[in-house]
Amino acid sequence: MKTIFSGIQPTAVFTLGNYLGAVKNWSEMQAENECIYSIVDMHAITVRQEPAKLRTQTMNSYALAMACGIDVERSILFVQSHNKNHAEMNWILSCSTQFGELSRMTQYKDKAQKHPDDVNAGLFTYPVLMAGDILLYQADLVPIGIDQKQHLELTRNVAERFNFRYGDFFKIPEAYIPTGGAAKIMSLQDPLKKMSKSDDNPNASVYILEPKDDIIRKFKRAVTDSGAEVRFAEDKPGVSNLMTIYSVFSGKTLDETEAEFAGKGYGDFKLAVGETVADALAPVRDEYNRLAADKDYLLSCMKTGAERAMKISEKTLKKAYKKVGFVV
Ligand code: AQP
Repeated sequence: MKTIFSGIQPTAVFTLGNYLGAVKNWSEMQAENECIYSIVDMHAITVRQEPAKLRTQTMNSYALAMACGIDVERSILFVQSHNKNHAEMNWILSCSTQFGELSRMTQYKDKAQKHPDDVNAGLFTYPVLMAGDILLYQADLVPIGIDQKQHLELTRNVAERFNFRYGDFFKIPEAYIPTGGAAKIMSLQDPLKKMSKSDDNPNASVYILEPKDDIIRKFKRAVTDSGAEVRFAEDKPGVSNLMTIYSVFSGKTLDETEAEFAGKGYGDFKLAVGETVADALAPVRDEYNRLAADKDYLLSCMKTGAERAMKISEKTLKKAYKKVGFVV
């Protein structure tokens, strides 16, 4: 049995990218592994959030993770700020992380450019907090989309540096990245850019709780290219992205998808993608509505999740304190 850790920011309802790149795999990995998942609200505040909205969104994200199949009896699902060990580990690891390596992080560069009025220190040290999230649980595997690969590599480097300085201690985690296009679902409006929760263009991202009609409308409007052929190719990024999405939800291969739409236009194809996605997500929406209505139940699950997470992480933190020479 392997230990799995992963997190998601409660910055908005999860997109199709978050779902296919990460959360769907979280759910599938539960059968054979020890899984620990977190709603990482501490990461979310590296970009300015409206407090009341963040609070609501954290509750909603927790319910949504459950609706996507996270079983809170079998796995641990907790809110990051409910476990103070993450903040403490962040400090220890900050002292084993180099300024230069953080400066190379592309997410930092992108977000600093997007929010030039708030290039805060937390945005810069985000990957250290993430390293702590993973290393606190001595995780073997971290299911992520391809955009987080660089941060995972930094986690490995920091862990190796710590182990070199203080003696073998942290397990070096491996990334678990879905094969094929699901590792990076692209924006429906700009297929060269990844689909993102916080995209300013509401037509760029499909949020997994959207009503069926809205999902279909967004796919109908998706940017493709001037041709008419449904074919997976580098020079057809828009169509290829839609084919990836269709094939994951329909269970058909890319070849089967090409054959299914041979001789048909983009219109038929986009409608089929929209309908397939909306229908596949309907049970998630229903389950979310049921869970979100029961705040007391969600709060009690959060509390239990945090206690379980704290118990495991406390041991690692204590040992790390000893390793660096703190009196414990
Ligand atoms: N487009 C994507 N395709 C595949 N995987 C994706 N992920 C994100 N976008 C895609 C994966 O989802 C997990 C959770 O992401 P996150 O909440 O930690 O933040 P993020 O990577 O910054 O995702 P967003 O949607 O772009 O959020 P905002 O807009 O708030 O910054 C991660 O495993 C990520 O790889």
